[in-house]
Amino acid sequence: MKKTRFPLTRRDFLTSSLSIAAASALSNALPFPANTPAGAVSFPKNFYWGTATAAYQIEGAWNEDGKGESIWDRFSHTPHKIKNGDTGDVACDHYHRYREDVNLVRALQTNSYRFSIAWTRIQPAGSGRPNPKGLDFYSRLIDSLLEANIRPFPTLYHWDLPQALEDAGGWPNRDTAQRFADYSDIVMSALGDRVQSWMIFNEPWVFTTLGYLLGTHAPGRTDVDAYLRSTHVVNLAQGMAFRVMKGVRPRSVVGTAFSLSPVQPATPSNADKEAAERTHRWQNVWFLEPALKGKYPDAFVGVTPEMLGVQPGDMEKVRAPLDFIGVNNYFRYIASAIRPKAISLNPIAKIFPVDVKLGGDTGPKTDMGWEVYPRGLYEIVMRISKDYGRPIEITENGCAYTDAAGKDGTDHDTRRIAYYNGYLRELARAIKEGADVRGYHAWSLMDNFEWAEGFSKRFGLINVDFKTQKRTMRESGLWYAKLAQSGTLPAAVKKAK
Ligand code: IFM
Repeated sequence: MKKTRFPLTRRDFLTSSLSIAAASALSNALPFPANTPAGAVSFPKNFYWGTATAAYQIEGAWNEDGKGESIWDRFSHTPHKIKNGDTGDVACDHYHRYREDVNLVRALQTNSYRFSIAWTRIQPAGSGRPNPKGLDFYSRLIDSLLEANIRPFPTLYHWDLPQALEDAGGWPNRDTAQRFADYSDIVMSALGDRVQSWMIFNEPWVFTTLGYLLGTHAPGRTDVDAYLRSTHVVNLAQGMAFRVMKGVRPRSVVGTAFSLSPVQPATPSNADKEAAERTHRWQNVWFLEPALKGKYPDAFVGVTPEMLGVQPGDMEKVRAPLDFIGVNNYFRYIASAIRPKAISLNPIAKIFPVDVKLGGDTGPKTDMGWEVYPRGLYEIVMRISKDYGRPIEITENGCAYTDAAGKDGTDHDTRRIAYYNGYLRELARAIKEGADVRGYHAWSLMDNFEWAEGFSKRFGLINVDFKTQKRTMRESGLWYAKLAQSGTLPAAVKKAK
């Protein structure tokens, strides 16, 4: 068996070394379902069709117009952290080309565009007076979207903490929650007159776990104690920002985009079923349950409120009755109870005695190595809808594939079309069965900086040539535009290979 290293890469942690499930047992336990709707499928009227991006992944201009250094600037400038030494210094140069990009959003016939705001453009060091040039950039972007009848749908924080705040302790430091609440006040006061719907965080589980526990993302720390505290401070920040935003704009619609994946037991044993539920409580709802229910789910063994840094009154502060739940879904998890022998291999097995494998072995894999599992979107939407009864926005779903351009210059990315076709059919099924889903955002509008993977993974409906910055619509983009315009998937089903 492959040896487990620490720190682990994201893929190591989630795909192989900590997993003990045998592939054959899995395929017996998890037959691929055949009940995906195959005929023409119509989505609700007034449905939002969108695409999603994030500031660090597309903007570039990393040190222009007064922008401060973020943890991702620092991390990507550190040798060996990012594949091929890539950085987001220029990325898609969106900071200078946003008008062209809004035209592409329009060409896709979409009526919603999810983007994020770089905290360091607004407050270069994470506190103090706002930088007018930073606010002005987002103000211009928002105006361009509104002129094109596209809903601006911003996220306040998509992983780019000001480096100055990391130097002061980062997310494990309680003070960061207050800094974040101040930042949310500035942004809402400046832009809330034109933006109604907001996300506070993007994937809080991912940026805390990869940033403070696994060390594969910025700021690259591997400290279990700091990690546990960071999760509580993020929950505090979520509750505090929610109240600040509602205070400034009571009619605003505020949610968070969570990384949410259905978790299946590797075998029908009670131990594996319990392992799957434990995984759901940590990886899916650790940042949702405090907001909506004012409590932490029972995910860890032996982790006390003191270890999380919980102080009297905090469990009221973490509450945030989110107006919607953002679902980012890419894959499923397979969980099995950890074997006693594996405890010494897994640095957190004492507090989390589960082996988690990312994806099963039934579907094809994308370039990320992620299994294509369309039914997972149905499963997680139904579970979240049943457990929390809130409106849902699909805030991310998509796939990385590289295809050479055909003779006509277009990427005929049939695998990407098949992916979207499959997931959207499963989403339609969830809606039909009662889930209140308001919108869907494809990740991503265009190829961009895929974090530790640099530019090696292409998620875009639009191809970007990073040497020339030329954007070219893929066949999937044309396909998505038709869907966004008609709101209907035609009857012919292309099956993912
Ligand atoms: O690129 C990321 C995005 O920033 C957050 N969600 C997952 C995407 C693909 O890995």
